[in-house]
Amino acid sequence: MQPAANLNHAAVQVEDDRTGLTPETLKRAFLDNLFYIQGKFPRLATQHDYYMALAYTVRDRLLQRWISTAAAYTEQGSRTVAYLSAEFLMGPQLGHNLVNLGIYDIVQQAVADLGLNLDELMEQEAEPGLGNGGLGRLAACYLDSMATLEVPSLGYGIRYEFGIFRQDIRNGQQVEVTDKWLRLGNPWELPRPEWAVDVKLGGHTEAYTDRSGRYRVRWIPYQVIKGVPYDMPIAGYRTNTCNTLRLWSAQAPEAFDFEIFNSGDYLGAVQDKLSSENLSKVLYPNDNISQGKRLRLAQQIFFVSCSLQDMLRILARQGLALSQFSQKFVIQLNDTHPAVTVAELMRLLMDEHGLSWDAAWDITQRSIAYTNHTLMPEALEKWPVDMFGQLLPRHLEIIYEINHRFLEQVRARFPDDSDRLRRLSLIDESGERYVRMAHLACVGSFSINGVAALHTELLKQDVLKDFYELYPEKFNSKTNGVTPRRFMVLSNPRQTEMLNRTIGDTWVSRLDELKRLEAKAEDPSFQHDWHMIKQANKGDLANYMAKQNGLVINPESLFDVQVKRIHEYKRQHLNVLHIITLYHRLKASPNLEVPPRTFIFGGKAAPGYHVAKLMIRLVNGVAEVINHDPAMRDRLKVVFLRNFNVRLAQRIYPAADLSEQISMAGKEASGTGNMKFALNGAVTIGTLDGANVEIRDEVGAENFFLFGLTAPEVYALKAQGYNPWDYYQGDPELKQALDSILVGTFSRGDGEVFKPLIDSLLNWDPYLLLADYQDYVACQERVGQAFCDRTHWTRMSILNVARMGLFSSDRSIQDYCRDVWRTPAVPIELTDHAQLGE
Ligand code: GLS
Repeated sequence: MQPAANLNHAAVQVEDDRTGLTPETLKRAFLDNLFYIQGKFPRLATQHDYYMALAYTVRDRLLQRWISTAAAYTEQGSRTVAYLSAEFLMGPQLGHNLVNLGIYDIVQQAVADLGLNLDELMEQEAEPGLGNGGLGRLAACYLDSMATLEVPSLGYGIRYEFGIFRQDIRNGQQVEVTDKWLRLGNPWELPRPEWAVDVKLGGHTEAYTDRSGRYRVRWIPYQVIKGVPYDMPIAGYRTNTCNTLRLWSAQAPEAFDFEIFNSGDYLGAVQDKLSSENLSKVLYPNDNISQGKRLRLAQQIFFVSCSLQDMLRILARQGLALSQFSQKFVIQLNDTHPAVTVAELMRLLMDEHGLSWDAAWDITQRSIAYTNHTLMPEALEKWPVDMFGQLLPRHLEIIYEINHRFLEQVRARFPDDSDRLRRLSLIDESGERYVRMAHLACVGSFSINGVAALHTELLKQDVLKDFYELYPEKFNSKTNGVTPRRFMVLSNPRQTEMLNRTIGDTWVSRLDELKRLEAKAEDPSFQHDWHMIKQANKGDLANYMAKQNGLVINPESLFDVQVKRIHEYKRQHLNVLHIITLYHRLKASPNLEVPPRTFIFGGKAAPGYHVAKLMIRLVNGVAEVINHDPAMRDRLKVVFLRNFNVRLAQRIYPAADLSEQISMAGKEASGTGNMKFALNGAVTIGTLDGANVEIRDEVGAENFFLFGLTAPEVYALKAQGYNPWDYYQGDPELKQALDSILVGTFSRGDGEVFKPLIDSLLNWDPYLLLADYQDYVACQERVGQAFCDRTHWTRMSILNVARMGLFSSDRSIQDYCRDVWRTPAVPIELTDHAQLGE
């Protein structure tokens, strides 16, 4: 049966050049788009033109689903998840959409028939890098799973003109280059200027009495900014559902310009336009660090206000009353970046829609759920009260009132406990006064969750302990997950084909079915094929590294990989200490029996985070020495892959043997890279941190390389007084490794370069590298031995994949739907959109 006939079973025949899925229709549509959208004919067309023509061809197929989905949600008034996130790290769209539409192979063939190569066309796409790392990528995985599970959802965020910077490496150091991802146009978005809204900033408030004699407040802003929505289609995997990611772009409102224009201040008007547009200009390139910048707060209120106004518009259009807001929408706050939602929803409901405080508070609290994503103190957002009040005078008043009422309740529950009041207050008054955004989120929401079991426990015991004592019923845990569509099917076609051949292809949307692979783990011929697939994937990555880094890499060597943001708590420098130790050992004993290893790193450092940048420089310094040492040829290689992003991630995970998840216990909230590696057959070396704990429980302790202090041991060691110097003095190999860095071995003899890094380790070592070093190195020895036993290693690899079913983002979303959102699935029938008006 033709796929088109299958999908369009409705009475109306909608097979045409914009919806049809046969090779002939696809080719015709592609050429049509090349002529009529790109305005090119084959002799003039660039590869990018071809990419665009194909993207529009695919988009048309999405639009049919999109419109049917929107129509169904509108008719049924479906309960909808509003997923608010400052980051959506979507990654390239073309390949992923082909997978989800189930037309990858047909399109590959159609494109080949035209003499083109699909991989090359996909390379043309500028990746929408609107996020920093795990938090933003999680949001993207969740959109995919919501659409796949037919859960009505709207993602809301910011259409940054510049996403995360492109990372160049010059002289071993990170250089940031702006990411002009929109330069050649973005075929995956539809502007919706008719749904633009205004957002107010600055100014002051005035009290007044309305006609019925009620006390009201009006806000006279200093500035008004227009938010224009751009919609991106989010197709589910082999369902008809196509949800929306709505990203807001900032513009100056025309009316506002005109006033200044009429006063003759033309340049002033243009200036104002520019400053307004600055709001959505650039993504703050920090992960797990809050900088407290005014523009960042402005970005937050901007997208929050736009999104809430949009929800209120939808509510009204569907003929629903304000009192039905929390039935229609559940708002999920992806960390505290959108936490100002609590105050903004109160303001909109009271000041703009006339509700009383109590009615507005009831709706607010019933509608909002909050996910915490970090235990790092420096990531907990707080805004100086003065700055907050200048930008958001009305919101500050509302927060004071929320706080007043909240602290009254606390006082009633815990009389005479002023310490507790101080700790719980929405305002930090220990020094300069700050608004605490996590507290605002906790008070204003009905659900508070962590992103892995250990993380949620630590929230309860430590970071949010007082809130847990007050509202234990609000707390729940939702272990993160990742989408198998992008991180298996799209990125690892060889493994996917083998899985399909072995257990059928239903695992893609029911990842638990991978369990059925267990029966094959001992099968020698299966093991052989499995091994060959990994080798082929490693060969691909070796070719890429040859091109990028000019290195000859042996695909037989152990690919030992750490890719993630560069951060002290993630301890890339612990990995480096092991490499240096191994290097010293091999220099001292050339006959040492260890398997050849290729150490692969990738990741961006926040531009202002000097120590993290030094860590990159250290990796590259060590790489320079080892890769140029003839004695290390065929034994060790060190590679830093520049510009780690979603596209590069998809190349790397399938080729990894060993996944480095070595953060200090109690610091990584969950991790999601850990899951992507294991789903591609890498074995993990890791601490009992974040979701590593659950991964190890699932795959089995014997298939996981565990080392390091546990979270309670970390606390105990710190409480008892940790002295890194003792470890340095007590371990000759550790001392030798640190000394070699200090004397300039890896910085061309310059002993100053890495001094700040080493000084910090020797004097303070907040992430306990020195305490965990010995255990890590010993664990790495066991890894090396295990790798030499191919049968044993391959068995571990197979079992890792077989037992990772829990970590699908589909499972996470099902958990949220069941415990938090209470959103039933809404199956979509494809309709002939031309007839919807009848
Ligand atoms: C993060 C955490 O650091 C990760 O451990 C987590 O997996 C991710 C998604 O929950 O969120 N928090 C953060 O600020 N950046 C992250 O990647």
